Amino acid sequence: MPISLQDSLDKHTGLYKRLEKVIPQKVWQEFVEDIEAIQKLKKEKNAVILAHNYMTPEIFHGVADIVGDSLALAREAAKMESEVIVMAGVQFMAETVKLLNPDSVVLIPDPTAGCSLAESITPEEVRALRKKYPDVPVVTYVNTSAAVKAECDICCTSGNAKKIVESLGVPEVIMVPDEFLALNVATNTDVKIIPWRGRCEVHEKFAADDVQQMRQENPNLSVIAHPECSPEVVAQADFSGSTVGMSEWVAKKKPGKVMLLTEASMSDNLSVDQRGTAFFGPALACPHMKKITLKKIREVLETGVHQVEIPHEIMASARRAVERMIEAS
Ligand code: CIZ
Ligand code: SF4
Repeated sequence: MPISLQDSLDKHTGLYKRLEKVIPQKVWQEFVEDIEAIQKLKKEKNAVILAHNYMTPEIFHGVADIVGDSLALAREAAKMESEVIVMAGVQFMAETVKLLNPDSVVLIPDPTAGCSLAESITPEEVRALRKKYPDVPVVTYVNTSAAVKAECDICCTSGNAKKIVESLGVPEVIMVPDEFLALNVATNTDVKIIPWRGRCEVHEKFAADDVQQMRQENPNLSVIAHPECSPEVVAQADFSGSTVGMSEWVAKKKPGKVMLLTEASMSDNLSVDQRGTAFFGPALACPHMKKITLKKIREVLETGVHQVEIPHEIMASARRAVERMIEAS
């Protein structure tokens, strides 16, 4: 028997107390029935929900079993051996989960949730790079399709990019698809980096001038920048790291005021538990990440639609690129 809205509200009062700073009460009333239904469906279907750090708080804190960056999520899911995995994130993340969990049913709540970085390069373009630079290894940031990963030598994340590049023991590497990540790594290593021209449409919008202005207006503001930001922006930051690195930095340093130069939901999600820290804008949302909603998570759990499949011919090579990264880090 479906339970009433009032029952759902009563049952999740404790959860709402944690989230009331980031979700208005009226909006919460629209979410709570879906949260209740999703929690029931997870048990019925032996399913887990992975949520990327850029998911909205009702997903991140309300229904997720594991939260983190794309690689941590895929690896943790492999340990859980669930029949069904819902990846609350974008398409390349769901593919990475499938690569490391080939025997599970992997569902993505909206298969049109893309990424400007992943879309900036095709497998043919990687092959053309190899022709142009024979014998130079190709490192791919995790933000690429499985088909592109299959053409590359090794994968990396924003947290381990420098380490992966240096692990190859060569004087020169090609880094795709993120130009800014490549340039940020290049400033910290002796390895020569040949970048691709991809950009994250969210992180490229942060500007060094805006950071300076925010610092002037807000004394003692800590600034942390994702490495998908331009090198000029990263140079202005107190710390630069992946979303996992950012969470750890805030938890450890407990700054009074912080500005996270990354996707908007990251600050909302951290502010739920970091009560002593004030989070400052600008809040830039990723339109692809924001396609993932509670309603769509509920729908894929109910119907089993939007299963992620990776063509047999690319599965092994794409998986190899990710496994080589795990071995090297
Ligand atoms: O790997 C991820 O999840 C991405 C794209 C960003 C990050 O820093 O977590
Ligand atoms: Fe891609 Fe940027 Fe959106 Fe992340 S925030 S999914 S890198 S477009």
